[in-house]
Amino acid sequence: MTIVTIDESVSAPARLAEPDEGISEDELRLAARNHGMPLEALRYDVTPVGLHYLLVHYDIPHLDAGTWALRIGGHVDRPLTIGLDDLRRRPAVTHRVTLECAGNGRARISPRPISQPWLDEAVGTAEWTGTPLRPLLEEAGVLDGAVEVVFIGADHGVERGVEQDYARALPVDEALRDDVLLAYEMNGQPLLPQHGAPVRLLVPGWYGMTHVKWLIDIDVLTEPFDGFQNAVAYRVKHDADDPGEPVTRMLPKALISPPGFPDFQSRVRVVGVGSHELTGRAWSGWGTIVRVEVSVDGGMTWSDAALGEPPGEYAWRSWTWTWDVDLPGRYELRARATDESGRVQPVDQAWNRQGMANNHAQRIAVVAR
Ligand SMILES: Nc1nc2c(c(=O)[nH]1)N[C@H]1C(S)=C(S)[C@@H](COP(=O)(O)O)O[C@H]1N2
Ligand SMILES: [Mo]
Repeated sequence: MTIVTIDESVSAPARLAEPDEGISEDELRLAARNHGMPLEALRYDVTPVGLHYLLVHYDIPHLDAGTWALRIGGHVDRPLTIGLDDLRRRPAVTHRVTLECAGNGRARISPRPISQPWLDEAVGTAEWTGTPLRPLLEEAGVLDGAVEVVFIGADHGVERGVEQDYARALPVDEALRDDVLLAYEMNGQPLLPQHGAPVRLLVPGWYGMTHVKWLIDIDVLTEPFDGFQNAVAYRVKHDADDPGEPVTRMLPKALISPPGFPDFQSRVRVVGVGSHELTGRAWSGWGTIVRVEVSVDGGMTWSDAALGEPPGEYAWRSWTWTWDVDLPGRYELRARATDESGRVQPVDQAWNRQGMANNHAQRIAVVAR
């Protein structure tokens, strides 16, 4: 991969917002391109395609499905190239998978890292159909000494001065997991352009950046990949010089489907005094959700929600809790999840320099009358 450095008049360096700085035009432009899932869509087990969140670093490339081909090479015995028809003739698997952007929640941390300014909504669950990657890697014959596999998309851009194709690597043992797919359908229809047509990678349990869209190249490496998205971007850093820790699987998180009806501008919710069935979803990349707790007083007191049926290994779990609103007034709803690995969602976020893997509890302002 050629890496060209482009100067700061074109490509902004990483920065934190000033203490009182509102959302900048750069952030607004990103937010207008990359949309979240409207939170009322938490009602669906499987998010309708158009309601699924979207994140595209550069431009959506146009790939012709008829001539598209995927190359598998690098440290393998028999490099291979495969077209879409051949991929579709291979054994097909469908997994229901919750995807969340690693930057979800970034706009709520302070100081705010300037980037895609997500609040809570960069999540969605789809049924992804594709063929398992592992048998293809076995056909290519991964050689001894392989340590990582890099997945390269057809999209190209510049990010913090570094010109690049979007590329993300996985350790070999993760790439060889049986659940990793080369996916060509989302909810039973061919991938739409914005979701990676014709083929994307799917690695259930990992944060969004892992699921490389517009996939055209897979390279087996004998050294850890030093590309931007692994070495610089998707890391939990405490200051600008900290090499940081890689972002991997999704941390546990619960979201509440906002009750009542919203004010157009503030999106404060209005509910009546009486009984309300609160519902929501919770997920983790580290195992099944085993507990969801709800607070209606901003996190001072918590109650256990009832969990829905376990939805399979990779998808969010539904929950419900009855809220008896006795008095008119202002309330703040929050929820937090615990997974079977024992990871508990924090109420308040531990800040990190790039705003990655933020799983602080949502806040929903409600007025009861
Ligand atoms: N080639 C490519 N793949 C990509 C991206 C990208 O910009 N280019 N964005 C990643 C990020 S950061 C996320 S969160 C998910 C979003 O997937 P979706 O838009 O289908 O929801 O795609 C990932 N795959
Ligand atoms: Mo993302």
